[in-house]
Amino acid sequence: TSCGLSKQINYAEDIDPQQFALLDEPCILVDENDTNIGSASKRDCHLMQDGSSLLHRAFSVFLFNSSGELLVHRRSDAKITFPGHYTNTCCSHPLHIPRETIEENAWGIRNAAQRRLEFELGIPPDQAKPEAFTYLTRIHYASPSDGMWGEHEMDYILFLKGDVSLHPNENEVQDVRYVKRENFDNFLCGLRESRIPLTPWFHLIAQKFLPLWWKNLDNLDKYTDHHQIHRM
Ligand code: DMA
Ligand code: MN
Repeated sequence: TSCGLSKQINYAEDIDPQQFALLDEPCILVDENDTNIGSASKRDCHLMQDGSSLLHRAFSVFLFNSSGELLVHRRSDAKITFPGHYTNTCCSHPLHIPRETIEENAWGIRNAAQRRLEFELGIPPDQAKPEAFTYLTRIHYASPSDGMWGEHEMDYILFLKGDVSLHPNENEVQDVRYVKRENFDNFLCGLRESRIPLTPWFHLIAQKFLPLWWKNLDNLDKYTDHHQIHRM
């Protein structure tokens, strides 16, 4: 038939069932100033309409062990957006639920980060307590994934330092590794040679911000900026 539903059913056939179920999660819609303006499903937030998708709140965690190495991972092939791409420790969205919409001191984002570090990487919640994250700044960016899906986010950058235990969720993650700061360029080079792409937000942050922040891991207060939103 040619009704609207047939299009939905067609794309559902190709999507991993666990990832498909997560498309019903309620994300937080925001305006350009990061004011919460309501809720929309993860599906509606990531479907491209007329070349863009709905602006919603997100976070990116960068976790460093006590030797200062960054934990990175390769997304599973089951992910709907950017499958098989290499990326930072953990990225996701705070949900439109009371404990994840708290604005003060970004507690909502911190709670969401703790939840997702456990879900994606099996990091026990007591090794990623909300108060342990350093909230650095926000980045507003957009990037298509393929013809149908894309990102348009207000991305909170969180740093976390500590030695954690890992038990990656295979539906989310296909490879994890720690990278030393002095080996980071080599690591990126190796990915390029193997034709493994980087997620656009990781690429952007790795180019613009990461070198300075990584060099100053013990001095991050100097770099926190909760007022300016970086538009990329
Ligand atoms: C979304 O990440 C968040 C950013 C910063 C791009 P994601 O696609 O990994 O979200 P989820 O893990 O919830 O699918
Ligand atoms: Mn998103």
